[in-house]
Amino acid sequence: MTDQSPTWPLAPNPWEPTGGRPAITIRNVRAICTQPEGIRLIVVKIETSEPDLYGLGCATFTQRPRAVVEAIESYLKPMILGRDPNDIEDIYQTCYLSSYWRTGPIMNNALSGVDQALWDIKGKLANMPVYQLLGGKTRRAATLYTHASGKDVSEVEDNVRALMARGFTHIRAQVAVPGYHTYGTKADPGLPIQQPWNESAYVRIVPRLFDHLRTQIGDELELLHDIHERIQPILAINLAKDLEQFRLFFLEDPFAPEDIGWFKCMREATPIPIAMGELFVNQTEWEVLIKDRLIDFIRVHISAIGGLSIAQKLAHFCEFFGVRTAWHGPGDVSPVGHAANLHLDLASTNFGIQEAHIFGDQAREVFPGTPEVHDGMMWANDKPGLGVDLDEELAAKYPFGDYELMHQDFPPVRRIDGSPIRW
Ligand code: GCO
Ligand code: MG
Repeated sequence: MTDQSPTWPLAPNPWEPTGGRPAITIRNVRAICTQPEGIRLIVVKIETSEPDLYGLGCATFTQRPRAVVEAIESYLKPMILGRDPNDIEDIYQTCYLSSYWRTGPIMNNALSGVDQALWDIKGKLANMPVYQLLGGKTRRAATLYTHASGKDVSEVEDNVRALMARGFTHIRAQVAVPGYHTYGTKADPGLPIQQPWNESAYVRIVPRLFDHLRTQIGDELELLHDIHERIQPILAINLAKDLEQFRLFFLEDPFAPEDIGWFKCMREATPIPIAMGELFVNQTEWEVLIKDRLIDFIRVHISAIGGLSIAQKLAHFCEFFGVRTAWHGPGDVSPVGHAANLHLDLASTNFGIQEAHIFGDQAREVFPGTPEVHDGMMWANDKPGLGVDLDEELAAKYPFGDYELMHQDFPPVRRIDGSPIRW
């Protein structure tokens, strides 16, 4: 660990009188990479001049991790060394504006790592969990949804029943389209690396899945589905109309961010609840959808929009328009990032649902304090800050794999004629 304190003040607070030094300063910023479950995670650790006072923040952009690490170490770190970690908003704005060209998943994730780590530090300084700093608890825990999939409708049903038996009340269901690589289902090992996809077959099979689930399981279970922006906009509208009768809790990502102009047509065609936004990176993408009440759930990936500071502003903005939150919570959000989601869930009046990723023992050992999941809910542990730690020695035992093989995680998906489509 390099102690950076001799370089102080690299970036003094503009309001400190000349020669003045804040009581506490940022003395080191590090990007830590680990993949305890085989999914690349990045966590920023900010160390301060107070012995043992540090913060952790999620900066995970699993598809481009090296770019995020570089952004943190080469650009954000020199800007914030020597500053008072208390000044979250000013540090956020300073970093955000400093590149002139703003936003994007690389810079936003880097910024999020810093921002969340500063919230963690502030919580520790105040001796309070972060949800207290965000306004205090308005619910006991965050209701979760988790994922069931299968090679056919009866396998999905079995998996749904198993999750219900564990206490889940909200379940996202995805079924494989035979012969094609289908988002949200186990990859078929028989399929080639150039994954084939057929959107007509997909829109035929999905209504059959929900018909089966409603007939076999009944009305009480809340069901969700993720289109993952994989089909033509007009097919998504038709699919939404077909699914209307099955009363979904929400239908996710019917369109790509490039196609937000289609949301008005969707609203006019069907009252199905819509969740959108895991690929959003800036306010121009979500503003119109919220103010025109074209979506029901905002589903951004908090680190991809820049962290907790902006996510809290977004949650408040949504509250005024009756839009609920459903922060993105897959395996490529670190346990620190899941804790950030959870603290905001607990403090938001307009919380809707939280996507769960159930971390296994290895990840829980690397990240002591990972939020507990039981009774279909996620529970905060009430420690000061975000409540999640990082065992660096253990984290180092799970280094990133070979970067050249990265395309194997996200291989090209192609139509049957060979043309590429969105993932
Ligand atoms: C979800 C998402 C994820 C993404 C993943 C990409 O709804 O949870 O669609 O599964 O595909 O985060 O890295
Ligand atoms: Mg999704």
